[in-house]
Amino acid sequence: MGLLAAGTPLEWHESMRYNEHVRTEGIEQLLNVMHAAAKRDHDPLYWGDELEYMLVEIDDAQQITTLDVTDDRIITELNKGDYQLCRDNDVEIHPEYGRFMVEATPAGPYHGLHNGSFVEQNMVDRRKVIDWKLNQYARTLAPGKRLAVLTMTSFPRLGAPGKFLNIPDQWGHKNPASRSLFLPDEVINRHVRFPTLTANIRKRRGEKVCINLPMFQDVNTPEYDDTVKPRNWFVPEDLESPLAAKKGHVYLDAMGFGMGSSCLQTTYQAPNIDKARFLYDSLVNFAPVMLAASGAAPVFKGWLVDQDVRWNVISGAVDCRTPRERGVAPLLPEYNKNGFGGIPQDQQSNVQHIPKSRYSTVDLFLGGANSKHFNRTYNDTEVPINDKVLKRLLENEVFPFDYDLAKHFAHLFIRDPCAMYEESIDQDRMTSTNHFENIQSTNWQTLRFKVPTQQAVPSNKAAPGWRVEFRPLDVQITDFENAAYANFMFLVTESILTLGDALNPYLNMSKVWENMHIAHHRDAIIKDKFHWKNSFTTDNGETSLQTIDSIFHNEHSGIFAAYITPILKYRGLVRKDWTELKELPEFQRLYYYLRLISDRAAGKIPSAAHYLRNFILNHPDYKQDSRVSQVINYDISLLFERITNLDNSNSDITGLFGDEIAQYLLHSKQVE
Ligand code: GSH
Repeated sequence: MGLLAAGTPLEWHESMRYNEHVRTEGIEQLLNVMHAAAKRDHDPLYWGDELEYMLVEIDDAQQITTLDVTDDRIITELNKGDYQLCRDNDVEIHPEYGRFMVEATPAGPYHGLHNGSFVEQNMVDRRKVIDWKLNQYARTLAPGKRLAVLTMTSFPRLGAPGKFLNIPDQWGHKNPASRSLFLPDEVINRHVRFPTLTANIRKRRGEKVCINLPMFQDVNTPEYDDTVKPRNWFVPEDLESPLAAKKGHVYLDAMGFGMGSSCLQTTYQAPNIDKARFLYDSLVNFAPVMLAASGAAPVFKGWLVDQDVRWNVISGAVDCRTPRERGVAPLLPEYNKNGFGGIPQDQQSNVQHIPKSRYSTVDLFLGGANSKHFNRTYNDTEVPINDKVLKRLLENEVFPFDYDLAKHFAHLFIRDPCAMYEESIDQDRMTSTNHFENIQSTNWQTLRFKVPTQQAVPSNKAAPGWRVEFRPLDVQITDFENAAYANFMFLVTESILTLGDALNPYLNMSKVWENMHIAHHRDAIIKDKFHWKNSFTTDNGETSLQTIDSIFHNEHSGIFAAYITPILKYRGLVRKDWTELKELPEFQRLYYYLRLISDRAAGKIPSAAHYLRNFILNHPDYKQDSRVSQVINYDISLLFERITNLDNSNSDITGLFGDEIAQYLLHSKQVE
């Protein structure tokens, strides 16, 4: 997420009057972008990554770790007085949804692979810069307290009973933005965009958001999430919770549970629009597989859950669909008449069934006339579209779209804007993409087809071109792991762009949706099977059910054999197999990046989620009741600190990485 515009955000009942205006103008802006940038070509494979960090306060005296919601000023300061320091370190710092979160990216894009380690170096520098700044404020803390910067996908006790924020009285007042039973509004970024987004999603939906995660079952696990308590602050929201919470599940009711989770995203620029479409289509089925392969989130709201990833939490946390759009009865019909939520009366006749949240897996392959293998039957799921938008994109005097790309945007544009500024209602079609991006960037899917601006004419190489963002990955504990996943996806991307039509990535979209469900199973990385196809030999959508081990290691169709080794051969780095990298001193770190992913996929070493779950199950304070206590939460933060700093004093590095990688990491840390 970029830096934030200043302005007066409109509350839902005011902003909804402009919904149609934003969509109509957004589409005109898109047409002008296409007119300017459709013919761009030969853009280099620039790429980048985004990491989301959590700031925590560790109180060693009390053995409590809380989220730090008092030092968010560091984001502003790093963008003002310390800006040059960030530049010198090639680092850019951004706000994110959580007041305890910081997002950081390289200041400029990477180009190519080199030996991959510059990505990790940049990640190390990012963490150092944030840590240095944060610790300027640690001086004011009482003795025995510290601040730390961790890459945690979900903070274990966010929303659990007791203290989880570092403010004196987290429940001394009401929380009007989310109205959550569990999260005070202090979890939300102070910038007005975020509480407005939170409240507008709730108001449009006509109910609080609702997420039920299967509870991990242990011998003393209670039947219900017993943290759901009666309260009388907000009607009807407080009445909803007992009806919404399901037996055997952990119940969450606020945007902060989702958008307060962290991920690793990578973005790749393709040479031109056709190749960007092909890259997008080729990565569609990588998303669920890589989500499962990156699982790092086994705990939410103080409970062990029976899944390993954050994805469906965010999906539910920003689900602005009304009961009618979801095809269910409202929780409290007397307050949500006919299930139309906050949809204005004059727009209710246009309401359609919408099968998925605006944060969800990809809906459509982009195909295109120049796509050798695509045919429309692969797009076999229910995908509602905005007919007016489709018609305009197909029939216009600025840049008539082809049907498949038009349909993609016509689907994204079924959504209403969820945050709008009073000062930004009028925008120029020729120079601004503000309205377009309002809808585009709040369609949070596993991939984003990133559109340039009207300035991106073919000759203007300074403006970014056509890009694809890969968004499913849970963030990993160390910079080493995050660099490994980022470089791995870079190699896959370069391979796809190099192999081109030799690859046929298409399968039925319904199978990708199924894969996304499977990716949520606990230990899916070692226990489950996913739909996967041999992209080289099958020229139709035929797939087979395969384990992640086979998806990565099958000697013909596996990702290593079919994508990684070919691109390393093409680069002249290996002759037969990626493992030869180990013998090349300059590429040894790249070898260990790939080794990490290979060993996790083979089940030889644990995923981060598996490791964390085991740490909890074996903790002396764990009572076999699926609860993650304050002490366990504190010890998890110490565990994260040790792992982040590659401190093997408790054998965590060996436990998480296995002997071979651990020895390499510990040795390379010594010689640094
Ligand atoms: N933390 C999220 C995840 O784990 O998937 C991703 C970050 C995200 O989507 N952030 C929201 C956003 O709108 C903030 S509410 N980001 C800007 C964007 O996606 O363009």
